[in-house]
Amino acid sequence: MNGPPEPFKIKMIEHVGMPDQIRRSEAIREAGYNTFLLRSEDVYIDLLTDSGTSAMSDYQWSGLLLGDEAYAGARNFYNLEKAIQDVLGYKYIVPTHQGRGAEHLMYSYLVKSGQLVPRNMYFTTSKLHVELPGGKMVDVIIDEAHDPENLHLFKGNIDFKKLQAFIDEYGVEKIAFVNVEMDVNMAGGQPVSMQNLRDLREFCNDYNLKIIYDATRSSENAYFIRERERGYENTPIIDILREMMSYSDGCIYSSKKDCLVNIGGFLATSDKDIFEHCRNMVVVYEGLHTYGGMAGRDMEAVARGLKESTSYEYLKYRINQVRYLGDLLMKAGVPIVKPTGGHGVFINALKFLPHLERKQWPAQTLAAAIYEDSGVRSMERGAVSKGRDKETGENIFPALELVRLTIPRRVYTNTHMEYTAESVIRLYEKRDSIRGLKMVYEPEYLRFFQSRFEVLESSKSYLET
Ligand code: PM9
Repeated sequence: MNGPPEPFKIKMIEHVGMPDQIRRSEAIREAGYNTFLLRSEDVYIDLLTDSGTSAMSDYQWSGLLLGDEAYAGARNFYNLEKAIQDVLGYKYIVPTHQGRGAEHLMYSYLVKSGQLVPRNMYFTTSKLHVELPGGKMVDVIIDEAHDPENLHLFKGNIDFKKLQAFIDEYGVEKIAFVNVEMDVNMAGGQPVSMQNLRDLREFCNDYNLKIIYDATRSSENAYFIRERERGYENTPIIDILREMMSYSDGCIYSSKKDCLVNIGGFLATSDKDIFEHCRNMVVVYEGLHTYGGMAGRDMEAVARGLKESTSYEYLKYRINQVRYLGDLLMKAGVPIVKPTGGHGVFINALKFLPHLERKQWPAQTLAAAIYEDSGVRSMERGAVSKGRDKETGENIFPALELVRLTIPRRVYTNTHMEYTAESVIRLYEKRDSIRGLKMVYEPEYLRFFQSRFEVLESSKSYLET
């Protein structure tokens, strides 16, 4: 068997279409070779993101009917508050419409112009919300994270030498806070170890520095701690989560991932100052502090989903399904980020398409090619996502130029994984025929969402036949 069987059965299905080859070629051209600009109805298997794409349980759906849509003080807010207190252990919460709403409130309060925010690799929206108040995100992840072949089990760990170097060079007052992402997205869904979190707390105590987590995928990180870190083999996931959070001063959280819902976010903290400020500002940007942009029913679904995300059986199934896809690709020699991460399989586009220059956007090209081949939608996670240097305006070309096959939670079967793998392997076998792209439109912020491309050479398709 390819991992444990699903700890659920299917009660409702959604029909999906399969556009033919002619429509797929047309659709990706119309989308400017950007998979974000495809219409969902043109997609067969949607591995664009694990964000907001989960299948909710009957327990969550039934909670929607219990939505209290009062403007103020809905009972679902108190259920959400209690769920976060129970699962994560923080005292105060502020709901937001999704993760970036929480980033906006938290980071605009903590970052002063000219300050640095060291983090274990950047995330797109997080970096932007540090930059908007005049800050700069700097990378302090261990070197192993930048090497797709390296098999380190906790590639999300902070490198204390890098952190110390920033403190020594700029002075501790220049550091706004230390930001730690769980199950680091841009590194391939790679976890942080409990030991690293514990050590970071001690380190930051010496400098009186705050630690804020991006806890978006913390349940999946907790599963890896249980699976890989000595001493946690039999620890309930909820206890691991509470210990992880106890080493921080607060977190932002996009509920659209581990909480198994379609919309929502929050920030949580036990720090009264952070809480009071964010609770005040939420009414300016999101909505009253007892809904923060979410409907009562959505808060109920988050509360229930957060609890469900602590099930060991569920997480074991989830992580193993992702691993199954990774194993299929590795067996065929397709270069991917190793070890396979928590929420998706990340293809190393630099190794897949070595004949393309960085300026020909290999990951963007490969994501478009996969769609055209099979109707599977993936996402670029490389230089287009990274954007330009704020000071010089030049493109930044990160070591990782990846295509993310992101697996929505509880949505697809292993046969869907096999179909996906077959497409990627087919392309790998004819990789030399794949032509690059040129960028023809670029918006100012978060360009990967809306930028447009054209095929570089005059072949009909960039998949030469
Ligand atoms: N992540 C993802 O697909 C959705 C938007 S970017 C394509 O991976 C982290 C670690 C995230 C994240 C979103 C956010 C923002 C914050 N931190 O999308 O605003 O992975 O809910 O969360 C996406 P929201």
